[in-house]
Amino acid sequence: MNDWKKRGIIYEIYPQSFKDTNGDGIGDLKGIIEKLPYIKKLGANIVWLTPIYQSPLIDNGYDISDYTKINPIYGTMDDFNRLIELCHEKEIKLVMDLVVNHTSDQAKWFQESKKSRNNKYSDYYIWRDPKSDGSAPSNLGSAFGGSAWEYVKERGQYYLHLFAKKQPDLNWESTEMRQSLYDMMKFWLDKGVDGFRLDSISLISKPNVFDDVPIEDNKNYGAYYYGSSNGTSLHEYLQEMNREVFSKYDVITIGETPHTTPKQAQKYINLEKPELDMVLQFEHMHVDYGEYGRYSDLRFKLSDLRNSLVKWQNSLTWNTNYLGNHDQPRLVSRFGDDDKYRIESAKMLAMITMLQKGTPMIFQGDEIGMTNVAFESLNQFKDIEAYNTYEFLVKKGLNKDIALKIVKNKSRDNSRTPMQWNNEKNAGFSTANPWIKINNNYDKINVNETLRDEDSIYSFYQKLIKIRTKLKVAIDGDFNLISADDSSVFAYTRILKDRQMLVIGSFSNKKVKFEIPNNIRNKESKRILSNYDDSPQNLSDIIYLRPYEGIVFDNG
Ligand code: ISL
Ligand code: CA
Repeated sequence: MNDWKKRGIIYEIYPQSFKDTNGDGIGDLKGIIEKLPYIKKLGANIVWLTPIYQSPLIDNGYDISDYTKINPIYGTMDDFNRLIELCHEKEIKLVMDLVVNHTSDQAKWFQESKKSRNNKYSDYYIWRDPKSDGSAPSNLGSAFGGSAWEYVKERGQYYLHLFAKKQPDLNWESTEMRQSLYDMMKFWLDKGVDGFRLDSISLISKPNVFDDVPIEDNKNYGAYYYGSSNGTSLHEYLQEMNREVFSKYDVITIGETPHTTPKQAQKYINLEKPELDMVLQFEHMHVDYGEYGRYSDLRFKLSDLRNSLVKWQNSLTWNTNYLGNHDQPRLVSRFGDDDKYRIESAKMLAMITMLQKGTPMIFQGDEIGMTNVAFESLNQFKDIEAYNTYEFLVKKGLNKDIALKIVKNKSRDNSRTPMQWNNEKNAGFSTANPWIKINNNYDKINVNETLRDEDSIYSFYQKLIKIRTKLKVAIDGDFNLISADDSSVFAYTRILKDRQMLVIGSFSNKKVKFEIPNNIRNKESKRILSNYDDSPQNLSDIIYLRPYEGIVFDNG
């Protein structure tokens, strides 16, 4: 992988919640332009924009209705061109989020496809005849609830949608469809876009969606990914995409790969048969799943989180590292303590994540320690998944208050509330009422406040990013877990020849004793970073860690 990719620190922007400049309550491209110096100052060097294409926004833009147009709520193509130019001036790469597993039902391709069985676009989507009793072709459920099949009268057939009804799945078996996608990709790359985050890419090949599949997570339908993840032709398609598109440009490609094992993941990044640069895996996001899958009222165990992360560190030559994004609750609320130890735990979690081997991803707001939101009622939620889940839980017989509590804890809206820039009206996000409610804690947690404080979470991120981009051991060093059985501490080394970086993070809210294993008691090691200013400067045999204390030692 190229040097710039290896040094990449990805900052994910959720445009509608980043910064509004024209007073309509929705973040926009000009807002991103305005805040580029903020991102530069943080140290991130790759920006990933979640989808900004033309879209009816039933899934906040992951339902694209025109691949080559910018959604006017975000601005114009001129604004976008300007954004690319300014990013490049600042040596920031710009990565677009591209959804090629499905489109919006409003896309021209689908509008045509549903008309008849023999027009140019008929095969662009996945159509099947009903069973003899008229019911859906299989028991497959959609990721957002309900059946994955929807009947269309005009064709007398069902179409497949792994996500919402208004997100029909594209048919990758069609050569013409694939060519249309490649042309579209080149359109953006020719503009100077530096790569793509390819949404739900593990799901594009679907030989098995026509059979009944097992039902999981107490649902009414078969799990959507059984019939669709890592299907037989997947790697053939990705190799073709690489040949036809990516190999012709200097770009970074990140595949979002739900329901993929480490062994399956290796294929995506196999240099002998090039496909993508890295994958975005989910296994560690499942450590607090329970009876109702993600929407279960459980707290994770450190051993589960650590086992999963370590498994991936050991299986792949390179990985993406993250604890939160626009599909997940806020990381400090979920894995740390968003109350008494918010600052300490946010820093420790950043440290543990960013110094693993691979490309770190920061989701907007995590660098100032934004927390889950305190919504009081269902109608404050915006995410389609939150509504579908609430309805499903209530139908299952759960008490309404409990159902709401569960949705609150895990809703994707937790991370989608507006960026908190200052303590003025609407947190400095917009002069108008924002499209989604702002977190009440913006008077204390905001960028202005942060930039005034030398010890802020933000400044800790800056220091981490310096380490991660400048120290060779942080980039290329091997990853080795230590003290695999410790119930409160996650610790590992990164080793490159005789250089050793030791990373120790406590997940406990109490004081804990941590013994440094014999083989890594390197006497030259000095502390290079900590979230407590009086942590030990030198590596001793035993360290007493305070709540959420995190320390990095380095012998260089
Ligand atoms: O968030 C999830 C579960 O609640 C995941 O299953 C998620 O839906 C899956 O990882 C795919 O996510 C991506 O595609 C979705 C979109 O809604 C997400 O925002 C996006 O990240 C459909 O396009
Ligand atoms: Ca706006």
